[in-house]
Amino acid sequence: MADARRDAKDEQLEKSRVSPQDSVLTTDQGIPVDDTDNSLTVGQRGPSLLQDFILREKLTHFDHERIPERVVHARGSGAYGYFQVYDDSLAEYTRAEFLRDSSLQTPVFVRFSTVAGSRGSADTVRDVRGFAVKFYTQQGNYDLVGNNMPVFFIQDGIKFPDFVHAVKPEPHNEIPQAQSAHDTLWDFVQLQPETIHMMMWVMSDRALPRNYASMQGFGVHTFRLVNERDESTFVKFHWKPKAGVHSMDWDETQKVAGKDPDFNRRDLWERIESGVYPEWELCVQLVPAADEHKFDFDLLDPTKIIPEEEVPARPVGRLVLNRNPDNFFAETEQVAFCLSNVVPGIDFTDDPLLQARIFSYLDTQLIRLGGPNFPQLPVNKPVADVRNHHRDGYHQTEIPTGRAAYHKNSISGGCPALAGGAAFRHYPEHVDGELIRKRAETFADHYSQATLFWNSMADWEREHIVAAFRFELGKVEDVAIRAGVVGHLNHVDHDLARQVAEGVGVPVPSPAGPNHGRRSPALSQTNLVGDPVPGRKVAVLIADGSDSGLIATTGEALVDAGAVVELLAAHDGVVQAADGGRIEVTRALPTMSSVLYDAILVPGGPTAVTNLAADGLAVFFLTEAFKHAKPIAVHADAAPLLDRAGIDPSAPGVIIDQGGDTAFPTKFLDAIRTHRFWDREVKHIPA
Ligand code: HDD
Repeated sequence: MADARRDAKDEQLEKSRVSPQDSVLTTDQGIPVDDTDNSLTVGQRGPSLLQDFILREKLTHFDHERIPERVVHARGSGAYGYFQVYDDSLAEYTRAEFLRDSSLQTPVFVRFSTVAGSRGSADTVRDVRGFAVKFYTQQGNYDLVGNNMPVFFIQDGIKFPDFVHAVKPEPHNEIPQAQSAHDTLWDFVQLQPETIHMMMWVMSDRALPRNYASMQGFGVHTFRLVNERDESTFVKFHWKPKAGVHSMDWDETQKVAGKDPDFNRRDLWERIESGVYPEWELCVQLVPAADEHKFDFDLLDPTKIIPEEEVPARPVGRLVLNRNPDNFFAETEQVAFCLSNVVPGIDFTDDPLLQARIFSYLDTQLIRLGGPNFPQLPVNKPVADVRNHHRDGYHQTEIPTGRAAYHKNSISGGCPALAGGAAFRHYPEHVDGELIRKRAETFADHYSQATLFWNSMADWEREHIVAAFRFELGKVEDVAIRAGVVGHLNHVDHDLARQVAEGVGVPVPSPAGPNHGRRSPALSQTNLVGDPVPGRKVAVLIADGSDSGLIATTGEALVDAGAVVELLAAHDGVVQAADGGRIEVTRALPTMSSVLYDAILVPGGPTAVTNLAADGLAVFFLTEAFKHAKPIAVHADAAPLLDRAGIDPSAPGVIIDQGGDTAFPTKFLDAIRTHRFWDREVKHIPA
């Protein structure tokens, strides 16, 4: 049977793949080499020779291995897959074939990233996540370069260098790495209140995604869809994950950053390798051109959302990631997203942030990838034909034939010919006005939507937001900056400002005005449910004397539902089951940690429970998982172990099998679907 993952892009990539299989070692010039371990010297202990081209080539190539990392979003992970619309319902709005024709499966490459950290920084830091999609359409490449949050820090791209300089490590000592909890970022925030809405998102659990597969994505800006009649409809793009939207606990993310800095990267890789393909639904919010001014915010302001209760997010298609790259550098590092990559039927708006981005991405690729031929790199190369009169430049890898490199020409029969009706046409927007360097008045309200976000959160989400502000501002040395930020929060919600002020030791300001009371339920993670079980990791704590029955029945149910089950014991190898059989250990407990798992199962067996209760690592494993609000399923025998771990057996998300409970696996799976029991009282747990 043909591999469904073979598509036009993969076939194109195949031509660039080079395998070491059945090959002999050569220089870059193809000259066979029989010794790559010893330099050419005069005698055994004599000097090395300049003529040793094998030594020189090896060192030179190595010396030139690095390219500049991305100035932001340096840390990332990518995968290939496809996108397909459900039907032709967008045909009346856009000329873009890949959005109109449900028979087309468009190959994609998607790169997820953090923003502030360097290429080698940890995955699980508090940060925005990039969600960049390159569609290799038959009409050329389209790049939708979004984030996992629907708004941005600033309204005008001219502020981007200021913002990035503020959030990155401070320039005098390059501290802190991949963290926003420092003076310069919060100084920027207090002086630039347009950041406040985005800071609410960044202080929420959205900044701590459990994995890329349970992250929402947003195009952020208002773009245009343009149809054959050159009519424009405003559009906001959303990616909604099939797994639902799920985050981690702040304490947990910090520990994971040490235990497994590649946590999100590994998860994406392993899902795809094991066939649990991450999947999202593309949804669009469409606003007719005539409604441009009907909102109480400006559609061109990227610090605003269109609440889904006002304009529904309409599902139109499906994105599936099903192929890992072969080489990280060649593909994930060299992929070059450009906002200027649009196809006929999709166009820009006058959003001043977007306009700056249209310039900046192409510009950055020129320095990052060393010249204008980066679109020829295999990962960037369109599957659509590329023909033009561009010539030369560093790293030209194609051989354009013929004599005429100009238009118009008669020598090449006028080719390449102008495209005619299929060409990209800019939306013929009518523009009229004086040149002015001033922010639009319609961009002035920085608080209402921050309040909307706060009002829409569940209690536990609010608690986490307050804790995050307290943590971040608590790390700010300049108390005046802390107070400045609290002053802005006071315009968002007085109670929020009060709680933060009390945590960071600044005066509680007097109320700035009433909270408008509006909510948008679509913003709360509580309402963004899906099926998170496939790909989730369950740890089974075992020891000599474990009852293999529960492992078999529950384990089977978990695996059937797509979960990954790992058996952890004090040592690798095997443990002796209660019935005398052998249970193979997946991983030794000392090499793992509860923070790397989503749920814990402890099978019965009195001896095993005694053994586990005597093992500090096993006890801590449970205590910590409980603190992080994870589902814990145990056989009734394990009561003493729960007791040692300080776990209340009647707490939500603690499931106990009294023996022979056939519904036990289902109850456990339901608990894993719940993801976390955030309402658990865990303040007294020291883990
Ligand atoms: Fe940006 C990278 C997303 C504003 C300039 N940005 C970059 C990436 C993502 C975003 C996902 C990584 C792409 C990849 O994986 O290679 N950026 C956004 C979003 C923004 C945004 C959603 C606001 C809506 N960015 C923004 C502005 C500017 C830039 C206003 C400059 C005026 N962004 C860049 C950049 C980067 C980049 C410097 C660094 C590496 C790259 O482009 O390829 O040009």
